[in-house]
Amino acid sequence: MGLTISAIELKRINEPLKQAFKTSLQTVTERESLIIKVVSDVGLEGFGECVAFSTPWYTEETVTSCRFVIEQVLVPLLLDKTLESPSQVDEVFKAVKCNRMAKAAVETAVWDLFAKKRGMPLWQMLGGTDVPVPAGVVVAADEDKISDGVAAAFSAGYSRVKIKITPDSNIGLLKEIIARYPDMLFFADANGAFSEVSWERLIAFDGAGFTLIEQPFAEQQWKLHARAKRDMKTAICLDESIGSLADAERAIAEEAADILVLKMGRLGGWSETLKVVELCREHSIGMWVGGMIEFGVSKAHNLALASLPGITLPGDFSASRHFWERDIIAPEIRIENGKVALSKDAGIGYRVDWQSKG
Ligand code: OSB
Ligand code: MG
Repeated sequence: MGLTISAIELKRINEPLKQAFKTSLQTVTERESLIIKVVSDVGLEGFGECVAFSTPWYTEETVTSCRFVIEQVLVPLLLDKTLESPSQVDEVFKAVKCNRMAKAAVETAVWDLFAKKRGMPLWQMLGGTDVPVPAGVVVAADEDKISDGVAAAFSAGYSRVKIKITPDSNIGLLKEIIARYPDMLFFADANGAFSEVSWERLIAFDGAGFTLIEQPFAEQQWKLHARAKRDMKTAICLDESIGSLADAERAIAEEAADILVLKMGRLGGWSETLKVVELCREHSIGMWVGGMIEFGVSKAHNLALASLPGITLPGDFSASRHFWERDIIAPEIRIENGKVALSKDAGIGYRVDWQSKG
C-alpha cells in the first residue's frame, strides 16, 4: 500500500557545541542544520536531517545550498506524489545531479515515514539485528587535550575512540595513550591531511596501535590510498572518497581500502547506502557508520544502519550530551555499558522536538 506525500517542512536550527571540534580541515564551534519533516496524507510524520555544514569544508554542499535545492528543486518533485516504497524517492530525484546531502535529508525522512506506516522500527524494516550498538566517540582537540579526552571517553564507557591526526601529530604521545587502554579500539582520522610529501610520516603511524587510518589522502587520490593499503599493516579506511556506489566499486577495484565509512548524507540517503552495504558484504570490506557532529534525527537513522548485518566495527555513536546541552530528540541518546540500545518504537524510534531550537 502506497502513501502520498502531502507536506514537506524544513526547519533550520543552530546550536553551539559544548567543546570546539578540531580537524585538519576546520574547527567547528557551532552547528547549523536543517531538519526535514515529511507528512503523509493520513498525517504520519517522517524526519530527516541535513548534515551539510555552514561552509563547504568537508564536502561541497552547504546548509544554504541544501536549503535551496530542497525547497526549490526536491520538494516540488516529491510533493503530492504517491509512493509504493521508499526506494522510489531515489528515482524521483534522479534528474537532479549530486547534491547528495540535500537529497539524503528528504529521502531518509521518507524511509522513516514508511516504517511508521508499517508500524515497525526502521532497523527492523531494513532487516537489522536487535543488538545494542557499540558506542564510539571522537577526540578532535589540540594535542595537549587528547590524553584527557581519551580518559573521559574511557570513564563514560566508550569502547572505541577516534583521534584526529595530521602529519605533525606526536606519534610517541599517541602510542603511549593507546597503550594505556588495552581493551579500547583506536581509530585515526586524517581527513586527507597527508600528501605524497608526508608519506614517511604516514608510514610512521603503523606501529602506533591504531586499528585503522581513515582517509589519509585527498578524495581522488586512489593510487596513494592503494599504496598505503599495500605498504601498511594498519587497515586503510575511506570516508570523503566515497560519495556513491560507483566510488565504493572503484575503491574495491583499485584495492584502495580495507574498510569504508558509511555516511548517508555523503551517499545521498538510504537507497544508495544499502547498495554500498551489499557490495561491501560481497567483497568482505569492513564497514562502520560515521558521524557528522549531528543531532538526534541523523543519529537515529545511523543507529538503524549500524544494526545491519556486516556492519561490525563501532561507529561514531556518542551520547546526545556529548556535543549538545540538549538534543532535539526524546528520549535522548544514552550510552549504557558502552552501547546504545535500539528503540522499539516505529520509524526512527524517537520523538522529535523540532521547534525547540533555532
Ligand atoms: O571526518 O569523520 C569525519 C565530523 C564532521 C565531518 C567529518 C567527520 C566528522 C567526524 C565524526 O569525525 C564526529 C561525530 O559526529 O562523532
Ligand atoms: Mg572522517
